[in-house]
Amino acid sequence: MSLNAESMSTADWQAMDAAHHLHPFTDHKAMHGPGTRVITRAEGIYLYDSDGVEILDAMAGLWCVNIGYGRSELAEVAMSQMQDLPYYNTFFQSAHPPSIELGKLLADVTPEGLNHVFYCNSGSEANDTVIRMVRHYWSVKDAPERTVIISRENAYHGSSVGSASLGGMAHMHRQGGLPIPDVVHIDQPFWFDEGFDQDPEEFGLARARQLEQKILEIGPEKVAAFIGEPVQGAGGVIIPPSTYWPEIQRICNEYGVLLVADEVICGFGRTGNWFGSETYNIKADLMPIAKGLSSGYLPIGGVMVREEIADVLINQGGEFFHGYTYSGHPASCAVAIRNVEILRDEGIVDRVATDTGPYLQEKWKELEGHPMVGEARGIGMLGAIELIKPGTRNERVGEPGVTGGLCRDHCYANNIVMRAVRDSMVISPPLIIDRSQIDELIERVWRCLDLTQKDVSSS
Ligand code: PXG
Repeated sequence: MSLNAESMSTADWQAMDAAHHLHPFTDHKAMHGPGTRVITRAEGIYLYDSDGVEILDAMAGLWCVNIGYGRSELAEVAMSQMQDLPYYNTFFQSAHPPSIELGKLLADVTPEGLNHVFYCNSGSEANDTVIRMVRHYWSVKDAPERTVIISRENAYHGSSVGSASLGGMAHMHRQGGLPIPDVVHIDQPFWFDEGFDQDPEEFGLARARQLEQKILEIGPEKVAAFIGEPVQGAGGVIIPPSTYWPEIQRICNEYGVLLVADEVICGFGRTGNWFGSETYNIKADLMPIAKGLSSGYLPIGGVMVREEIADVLINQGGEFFHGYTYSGHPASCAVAIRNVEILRDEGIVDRVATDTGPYLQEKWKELEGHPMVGEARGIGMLGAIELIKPGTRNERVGEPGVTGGLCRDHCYANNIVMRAVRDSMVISPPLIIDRSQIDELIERVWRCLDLTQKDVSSS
């Protein structure tokens, strides 16, 4: 770093940040009052800010630091790769060892049949790749009219023009003229908010059957693909009822619609299996990946492609005019290889499945004993609690998002990072969190709920 960091106070950092930095998903006027929290280092599940305060990161960054912070092996492989070959592209008949080796490793760890990878640098790029790839695929298959992609309300698939169109976030669509043509949305399987008076399994089935209705309304010959996150992450850790995915799978099979499982959050152990597709028994045709692929140590994403589809693209497709300067960047690939090896060889995913995941879920469920909590749900290393008016079953307090905002502010003040999604509080801690750290996490959440309850009852 060229600045002398030692001589910078927190206030200096904040002033310089406010002067020059436009942040993602940020209301700058609101943020610059209190100032940004400047994070200077991290270790395990803890962040440290420029005042030296320790913060429990229950979000693993942005759902991505699966192996936890501070694994110097990743820095070492990046350095060594950058010394050997800092950059070369993978266009025009070129490749390099890290891009080749990672492709093989991904074919090994992803579900059977997904043996090809198209590299990108983020989840957004992976989903833009999905849009172009599925439409290209159908056009090669002599079905160019299959262009429509069906997604869900409140889905999150990224922030680029294409991926945000796939997403079902109305506030994002309102900015920048989205969605692009031929992307349509059906309702999400969010039982607590949208199906509370129904049997959850019936509700799951009904929501899945909206896909069939939509396909029939559009005409199956026009539908290219359905895309869904196995568990919606940014939408609020929405765990689908067990009837949902089998019915989606049946419908996709019946109408020959490609099934895209967006594994950007669920992938690499988050749900207690390597992929959310395994947890929900989804046979995906395409699988966007990012985040946990490198545990966020360097940017990298990709799309895993099923054998039959890759075969058409390779043998009949000719040139696919798509790719990014940094597709398969050598340093990112080297870091991803080491990261996947750590997840595998240290049994981190297995531990989430058999030990820490069930422990977290048991403790998380106990939060339902708090008067502010209407539901505590989760799977693997994901969790959400629904904030409600004490004494009711599912009534919210005030305008949507107000209670969530209050609770998030208490988390901030109490040095734990949780995300507020409207009035759901969500967690996605590093997969290496241990039992005593889970106890600490729950204790802090409980404290923040008490403080939120005080605010709510005094307002
Ligand atoms: N798909 C899914 C399922 C995601 O969660 C993306 C694609 C896009 O990935 P990139 O790498 O382009 O950001 C994501 C990203 C939040 C939050 O606040 C969630 C994401 C990103 C930023 C913030 O919950 N998810």
